[in-house]
Amino acid sequence: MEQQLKELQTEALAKVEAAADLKQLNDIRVAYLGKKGPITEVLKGMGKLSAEERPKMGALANEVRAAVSAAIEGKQSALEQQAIQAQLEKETVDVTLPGRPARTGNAHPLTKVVEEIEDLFIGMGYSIAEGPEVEMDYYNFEALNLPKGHPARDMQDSFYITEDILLRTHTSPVQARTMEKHKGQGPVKIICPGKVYRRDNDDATHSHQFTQIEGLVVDENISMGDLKGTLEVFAKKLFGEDREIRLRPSFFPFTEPSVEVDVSCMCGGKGCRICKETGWIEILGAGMVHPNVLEMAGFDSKKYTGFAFGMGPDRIAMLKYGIDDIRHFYTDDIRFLKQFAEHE
Ligand code: 2U9
Repeated sequence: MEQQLKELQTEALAKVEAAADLKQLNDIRVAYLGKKGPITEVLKGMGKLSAEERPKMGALANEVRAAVSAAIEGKQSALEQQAIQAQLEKETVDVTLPGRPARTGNAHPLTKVVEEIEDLFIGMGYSIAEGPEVEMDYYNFEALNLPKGHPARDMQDSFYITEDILLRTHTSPVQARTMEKHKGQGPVKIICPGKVYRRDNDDATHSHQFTQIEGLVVDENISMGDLKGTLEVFAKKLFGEDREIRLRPSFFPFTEPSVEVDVSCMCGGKGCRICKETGWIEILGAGMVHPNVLEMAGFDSKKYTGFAFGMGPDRIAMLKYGIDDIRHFYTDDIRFLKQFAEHE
């Protein structure tokens, strides 16, 4: 039996030494040290031994177990160490390789145009005012001289949440709210950029969602000359110093008198596809704030006058970048948007 146990030890130690990986080592552990292993089998024959021999064999069996177990543990840490070393060698980083360029996003073309226009007006002393896109009928229509049943409401059909709450059809309610906050005290000098909504059938030049920037100045002695001078400075800064503007009479319920504003075309007046051979491109609507609008917001229309204007950044961005379909702004095709990245 002693011989058998010693042979088992030699055999087990040789196998441990030869184990190539942790799985093989674990198989050896189960085979030699498990309950059904050969050491246990040998010890089953202990009944045949004399009382003198039995404890000696018991002690020897424990020694064999301990030796095999220690060898397995030693081999296990050696194999683990080897695995770490191999991984470290495999994962060496070549710090001299060039890095992968970080992917960066870019501003939406409408954001770029809106921010450029905001900067121009901030430079002229305007503040930026914002308001809710879900708006009350009062601020969207009533306060702007568009009472219920007014025919001009038909041009601005909206998405109604209730009879008195709707998605705003223009940013003008922001001006109405700002004037109300001033409690009849001038000056007010703001521009209001934002998203607006109208019930419309979408096509290349119409979208049920679009952007607006409207401006409002209310103070004593504000005249149509101030309006014209402001819009001339704005148009030259945005389109180029060589451009001219012209005003044509128009109608808006919230301004009186009202005008449409054209900027001379980049073709220099010769006529081209963009200006439809007229030499002029319509970019703005404007006018002197209607006395009813001033009074409804709490301003004394005998003391105060004001001008207001409105423009569509969608149309300006289309002119500026040569975009032929307004829907590109809202369908978020990454190939379209990426063209407005400043750096490639
Ligand atoms: C208040 C008083 C007056 C805002 C104005 C326009 C003329 C105008 C359109 C142009 C193209 C908007 O983008 S567009 O569809 N706007 O023509 N807007 S005057 O007048 C106001 C607004 C608020 C309290």
